[in-house]
Amino acid sequence: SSLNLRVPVTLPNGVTYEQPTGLFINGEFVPSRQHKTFEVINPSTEEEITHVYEAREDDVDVAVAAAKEAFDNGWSQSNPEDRARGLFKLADLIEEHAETLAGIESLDNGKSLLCSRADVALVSKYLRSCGGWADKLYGDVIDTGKDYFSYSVREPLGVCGQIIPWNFPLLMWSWKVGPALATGNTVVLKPAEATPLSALYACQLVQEAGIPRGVVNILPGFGKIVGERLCTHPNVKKIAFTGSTATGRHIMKSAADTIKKVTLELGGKSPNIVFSDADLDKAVKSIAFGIFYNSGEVCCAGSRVYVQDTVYDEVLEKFKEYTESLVVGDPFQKDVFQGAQTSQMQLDKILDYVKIGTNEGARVVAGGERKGDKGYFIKPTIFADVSEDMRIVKEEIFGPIVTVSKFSTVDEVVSAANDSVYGLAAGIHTKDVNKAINVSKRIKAGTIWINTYNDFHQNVPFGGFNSSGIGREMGAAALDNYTQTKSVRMSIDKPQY
Ligand code: TXE
Repeated sequence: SSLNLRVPVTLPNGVTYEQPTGLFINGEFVPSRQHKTFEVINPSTEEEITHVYEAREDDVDVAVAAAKEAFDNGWSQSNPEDRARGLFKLADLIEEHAETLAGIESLDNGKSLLCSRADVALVSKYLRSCGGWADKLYGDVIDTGKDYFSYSVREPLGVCGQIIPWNFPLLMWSWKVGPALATGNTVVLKPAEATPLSALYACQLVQEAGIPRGVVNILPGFGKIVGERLCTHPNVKKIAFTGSTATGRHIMKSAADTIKKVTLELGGKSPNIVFSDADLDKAVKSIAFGIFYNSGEVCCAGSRVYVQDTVYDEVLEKFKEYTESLVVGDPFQKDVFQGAQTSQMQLDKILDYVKIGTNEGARVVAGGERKGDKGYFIKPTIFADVSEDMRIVKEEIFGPIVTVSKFSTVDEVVSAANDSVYGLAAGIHTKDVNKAINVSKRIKAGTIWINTYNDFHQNVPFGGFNSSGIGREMGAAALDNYTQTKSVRMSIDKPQY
């Protein structure tokens, strides 16, 4: 194939930029060794944006070797202040290129510019925060008696394999690359095959930030080829994965033979509870944001709404009205809240669940169908009159589909909320502080949002209980994913003087 390593792309807002199409290995964009390419689709138009080079196993081996070289011969020994400076500079560059990056994300993923801009803002904040952690990696001095001096230090792991999904392509890139670099690791990252563009663009900024070559390597390609090779490669010391629970389970098994450290951020079916004493107008906006933000393609989406019986009808009516007011369509149009789903596969899966829900006897209160016939748009959909054993209540749909259930007591709603294999997040809407804290203690989930939802902060850890994953991202917790403890115990000779 004779694909150029940079192709001009015009964004629907008229901005033109140069899109890198190569694999990013050892500080350069290069064609894949087998010269295979794959197509990248604009989900809003179903048209091709460009092709990019497709990495295969041999490319993984080259990238891992480059990352290992960069680790062994510099980055792992680097001055923490230098790593911090690189990350601060990268965060600044992300800000400078924010509009282009947001445009790329909306083009490639289909999400509204409103969502893309919010993602990019979080990316720069998070990378800056990682820069701040770089020189704050403390060990312990351990008192083991007068004859010894014992202490521990935290050391980086080595080459980290990172595999990310298509719902937040750039944000997940930053959640993976940021803490790995802060702690002195090097990375080989595989973006999702549906959305490789923003990660490649960001690599130019990594270079410009002065981060040494080989520290960050990006391989667009497929899970079963590139992902699998990363999981089994003997020189990859860690796998960080965000994606489906099924793939996460498989990854853990693949990584077992080489005993890699594995962290997983997986699926969810998160409950979002509205108590009768909540500020109902605010709660309705919050539950809508909880499920329809990012076109519902959010691992922690509040996809099971529980409303207390005394306000059920009122909340459902307000929720329907608000949902129907959300503007769905071309992600580049002003006022559009919800753009396209990311792929044909997702569109089909979501529409299937609409059928499943209807056949199960649930009532469609809003939406329930595709919008238009070009582009993967789905009307935000509310199912009411659901029962807890329905598939639409149990299974992750990963789209703008929410179920609404009625409850009367706290015990009842806590038990329904916890009746899931997942445990990523939960929402509680109430004005009663005691109730909020009590219920938050009883819900088995990694994040509890009170009177808000899908509300992230770079210093608040995020991750799942149960089948929603292992490990926490962001904040100080993320540093644990990328460091190992070395203990040093020294015997002190009896003084001879
Ligand atoms: O996910 P996969 P898919 C859920 C969501 C969605 C469903 C299917 O419900 O509808 O999963 O999406 C890489 N070894 N989530 O099939 O397979 C793959 O290339 C190594 C929730 O896209 O998990 C991509 O980079 N890697 C979720 C990444 O894994 C492999 C986000 C995610 O793809 C691999 C995404 C393998 N054998 C989907 N197979 C969330 N919780 O955020 C695939 N991959």
